[in-house]
Amino acid sequence: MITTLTRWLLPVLALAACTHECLAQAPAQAPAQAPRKLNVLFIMSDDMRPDLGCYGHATVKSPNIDRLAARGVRFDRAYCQFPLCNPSRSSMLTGRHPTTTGVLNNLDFFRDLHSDFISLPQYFRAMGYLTLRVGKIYHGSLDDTDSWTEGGEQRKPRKPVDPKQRIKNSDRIVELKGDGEAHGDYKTATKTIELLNKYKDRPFFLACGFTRPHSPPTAPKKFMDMIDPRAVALPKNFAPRPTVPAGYPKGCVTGNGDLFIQRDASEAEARDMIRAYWASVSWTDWNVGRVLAELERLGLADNTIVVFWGDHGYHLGEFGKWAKHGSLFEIGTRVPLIVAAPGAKGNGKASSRPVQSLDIYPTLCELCGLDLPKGLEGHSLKPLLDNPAAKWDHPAFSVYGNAKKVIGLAVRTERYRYAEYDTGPGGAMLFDHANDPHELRNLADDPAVADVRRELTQMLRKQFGTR
Ligand SMILES: [Ca+2]
Repeated sequence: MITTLTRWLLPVLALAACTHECLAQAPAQAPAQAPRKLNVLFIMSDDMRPDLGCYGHATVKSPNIDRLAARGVRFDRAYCQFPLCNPSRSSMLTGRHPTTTGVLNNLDFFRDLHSDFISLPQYFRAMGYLTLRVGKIYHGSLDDTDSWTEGGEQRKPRKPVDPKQRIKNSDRIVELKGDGEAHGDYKTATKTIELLNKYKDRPFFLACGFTRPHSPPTAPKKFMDMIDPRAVALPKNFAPRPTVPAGYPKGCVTGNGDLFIQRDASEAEARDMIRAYWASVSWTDWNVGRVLAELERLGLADNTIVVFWGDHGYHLGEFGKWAKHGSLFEIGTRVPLIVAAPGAKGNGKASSRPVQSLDIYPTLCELCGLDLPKGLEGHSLKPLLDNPAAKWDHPAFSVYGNAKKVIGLAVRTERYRYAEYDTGPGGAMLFDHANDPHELRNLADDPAVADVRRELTQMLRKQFGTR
């Protein structure tokens, strides 16, 4: 056991700029007068686009995440690096772009490709934290098992999802009994609460991953009943099936992989499905609330950094798409991101700077006083946590690919979104978010913004090279 652990920690110690000094701060040996380490509570939701009250959504009730946003910094332009679970999570948890991890699907395990990468929980464990995992953090059974002090799951080989099963589930809405006690997400909150109680006196990095509102949309009846489906407005670019608008790149809208896979969505069914998704968001918020209430009850809120994050965006009928995979649109890549760091001067405010999921890793390191391990490709958000309007020269990048090949590249600045397919020959799309928040007008070939396109193309070349 000791040998295994030592072997595990050696690459961390070799790669991390901070070694013995940080380890000397390990909790068991820390003198009483040493400043107390900040804890980390990292809450994740699966497939949650920012349809939340704190993000200005008119219908969805999310009082608990709203309260967290009110005491932290809400990032209004936060983007995933790949619109699919495993590539997005592998990128965020290693702090590297998917083009670096090489993880472009839901089957590959980052450590099989890069045994030397130091994952976020692995680093915190090496730096003396208890690292605790509950629920979906890595994708499916691809857990980075040894990164966790507690909760790591034995890794099993991934099998592709049976397409027949996927189709069978594709139009399903799941109504739960009671408060949803029988569902895994309820149990995830309960287990997280148990771990908070168990380890409240030790520095911890606790990751709590909910699996909803991922399909099938799931919630107790009372959350479904909160929304009248007739009051649900369909998106401006609603279509009954995946539809590439005229003048858009052919590859910009791929098939449905989650809902309405093999048939058209009628408007009434679409409203009902959107209602169920929003109910699932509200139920997730309710479970988040259970965890945050316990954090406060235990007196841990003042020395715990709380992050709330979604792994990618989601189409609810925009361009006829009911899924996320393949979408380099705003709706496919934008995620909720809230960071509540004790004492941050920007708490209670929102930032409109474009930020990336892979910025979370260096942010948590800096907030916890840990030197950055080598190889991270994001930027600490600490300057924005202290001043949400601080100067910020970093755009956000996303890619999408299939199996082993990158197919599309996207860059988001504060104003524009630009995406290329097959890096140019497959076409491009350019949207001006100052005038077109729903991405209804592709300006890629508009001479009036040729200079903007040139600049955005250069950003993609600088980031990804000539592919
Ligand atoms: Ca996901």
